[in-house]
Amino acid sequence: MQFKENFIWGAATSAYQIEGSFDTDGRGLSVWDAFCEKRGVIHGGHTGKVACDHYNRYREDVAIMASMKLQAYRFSFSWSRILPEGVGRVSVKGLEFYDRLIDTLLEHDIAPYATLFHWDFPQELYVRGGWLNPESPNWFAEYTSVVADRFSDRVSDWFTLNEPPCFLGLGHVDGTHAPGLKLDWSDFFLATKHALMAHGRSVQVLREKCKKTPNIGYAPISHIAIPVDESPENILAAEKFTFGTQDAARGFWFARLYLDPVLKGEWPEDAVAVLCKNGPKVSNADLAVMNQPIDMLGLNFYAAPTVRAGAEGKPEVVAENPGSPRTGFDWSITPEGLYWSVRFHHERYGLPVVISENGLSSLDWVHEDGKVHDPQRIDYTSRYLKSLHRAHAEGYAVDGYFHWSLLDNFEWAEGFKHRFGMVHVDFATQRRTLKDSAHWYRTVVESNGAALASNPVRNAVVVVETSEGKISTPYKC
Ligand code: IFM
Repeated sequence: MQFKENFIWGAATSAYQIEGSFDTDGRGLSVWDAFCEKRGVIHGGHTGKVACDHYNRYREDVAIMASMKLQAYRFSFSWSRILPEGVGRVSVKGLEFYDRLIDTLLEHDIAPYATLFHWDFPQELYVRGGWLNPESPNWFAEYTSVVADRFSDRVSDWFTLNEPPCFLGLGHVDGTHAPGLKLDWSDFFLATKHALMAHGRSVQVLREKCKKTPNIGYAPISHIAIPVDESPENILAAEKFTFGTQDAARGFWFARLYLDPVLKGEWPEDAVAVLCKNGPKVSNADLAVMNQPIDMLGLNFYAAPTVRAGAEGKPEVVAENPGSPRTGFDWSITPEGLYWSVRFHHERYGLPVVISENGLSSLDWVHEDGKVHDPQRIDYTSRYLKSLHRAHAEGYAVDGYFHWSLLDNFEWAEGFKHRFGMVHVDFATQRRTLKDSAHWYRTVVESNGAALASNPVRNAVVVVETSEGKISTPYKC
């Protein structure tokens, strides 16, 4: 069950979800700060103003990562902490925070995997049109340049954009995420065009400016499907669902829209036409900007529907059995999807893959014994990792796995309702408690996956702090 020798084991977070200190040291506001001020848009009226207070507690958080033996940490920069107005004036204090974070990671031998954009678009640029402004790719390039100049002596691994369907679709069509717009399809495609060009410009800048040879990735989230069985016709149906012709009901979730321009230099006119009669003009020159060579594809994977081949091989979604397992977010639990996600993306685009996010929210609290018992997270992660191992064993290039998330954090429109962390955060006191899954994950990391072969819950190890120091004990169910 082991993974290859240099497989990377990590966990992920993003700036707005954990940092807090929303106006400290001159940080500029982002669309999420503004969105959270609106009534009724975030569960419980929560905001990311304090979140996990990671801005002040990053040292403790890195020490926790080290105790979990993490080899890498995927975090995002807050654009408006570095450039409070989005372009122009640079905040030295903002840069210094990330200096401290990166240096602390490196002191602990944890590789920083930096994401440039995880949804917190600078508010000052939003009022200038945001992603609808044709200047937005240049704004993102300028920001990338500042980041590369400052940090690329220490950061080698980069992701440009995280999950465009969410910040573009949920944010600009659904209106349920910041900036809360309900644009028509033609404007949505215009914003998408600019965001994908921003990705391309950012890759160009990283290649030009990085002091160490960069390993550059992109982390779209693709809605894939799982074949109901492994017959050739059902596999083909699942692949068609994943990359085939657009189905209007799937709207902005259609995977090829965010993948083909970036990885093939092709604008999926067929998919656009299903939703929009007069989409924006996308020239070959625009596509050439989007289609920069990258080194890795980040796959964020949580859940997928199952399909079978219907009439003429058309994919048909198979209804779930009543009572099938689901997460706290009510997402289905579909570990085999991790295998199919790697396989389908690898077959179509041929890039090495890193699982840039995977995890679940569950109902976790600190128990009477002072621990957080989260057997569901252990079982879920064990199953998904076994499925990932299948892809790895079949020879697909899988280079790493980042669990979402390191910490319980601000889950966007859901506020603090959902706990995704392997580390519990008490948001009243900011006390961190490693959940059982964090201790278990350490055994997986230390054994490079071999620990997955044993019963995951029974064999988890718990480190107990006593007056005599730290004692490791096998977890007792
Ligand atoms: O918390 C989010 C993250 O910011 C992006 N991917 C999905 C996670 C869980 O919803």
